[in-house]
Amino acid sequence: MVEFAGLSQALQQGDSAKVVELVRRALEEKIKPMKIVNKGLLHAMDIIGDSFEREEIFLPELIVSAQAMKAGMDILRPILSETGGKPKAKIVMGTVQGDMHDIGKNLVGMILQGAGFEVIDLGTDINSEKFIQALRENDAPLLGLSALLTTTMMEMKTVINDLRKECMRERVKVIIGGAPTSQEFADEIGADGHAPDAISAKDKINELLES
Ligand code: B1M
Repeated sequence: MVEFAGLSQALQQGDSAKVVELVRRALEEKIKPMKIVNKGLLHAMDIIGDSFEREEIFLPELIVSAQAMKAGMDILRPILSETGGKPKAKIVMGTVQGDMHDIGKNLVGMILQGAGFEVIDLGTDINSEKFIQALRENDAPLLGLSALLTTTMMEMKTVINDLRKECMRERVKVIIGGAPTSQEFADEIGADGHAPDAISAKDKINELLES
């Protein structure tokens, strides 16, 4: 039986091979993928974030753990993204300019794909010009913005203002997320919605499509 504590510890130690082995084993044991994410991988990420904040670990350790997280998520991606039938709607997604964090955004993307959305993921450090170009090229009605830094979250407002300038605001619903963001912040910058995690992002987007 896979111990979540062991998986969390392997991730905290940045041991990608061990993370991959334990994620595979958990899947063989028919543990639900989202349970593996929440109880193993995200649990470890929380501990790592706190240790980094307290300066008990430094950037190199953080990077190695983030790589181990990616290795674990790569195994889960095909399962979380599994879908059947024709896509529900297109969503352009990305992490805003100046911000390289993508673990949370990728998780949101996988859940949305699994829920039947066509996800056009632009990656990280994306400026408003690129977001607008992708929305036009794909004729997408949804835009998902992610930011993990307090210094980059205001970029979301820039993107929304630029959408307005391009007269695209009426036809594109914007959802935002990422640790420093909130519903209050979404209201302040004029986004249509905010989600604190991947599952509520999917629910919020479904709600926005119906509104
Ligand atoms: Co960075 N980092 N980091 N980092 N990092 C944080 C964010 C920080 C809080 C750590 C800390 O000090 N405690 C801090 C920010 C402080 C602040 O702004 N106030 C910080 C810092 C300072 C930095 C650097 C500046 C460090 C430096 O260079 N000195 C640097 C910045 C680089 C840059 O972006 N320009 C940096 C770099 C890195 C790494 C590259 C090493 C790595 C990122 C690797 C990667 O993403 N590929 C990293 C990591 C891993 C973290 C922490 C530890 C973990 C983030 C994470 O992946 N969490 C983080 C501390 C923390 O958050 N506790 C930290 C797991 C992920 C699943 O959660 O991303 O919140 P999250 O996503 C959630 C929700 O937020 C939501 O759903 C997701 C799933 O539940 N969500 C959405 C996210 N996007 C959404 C979009 C939606 C809806 C929901 O709709 C579109």
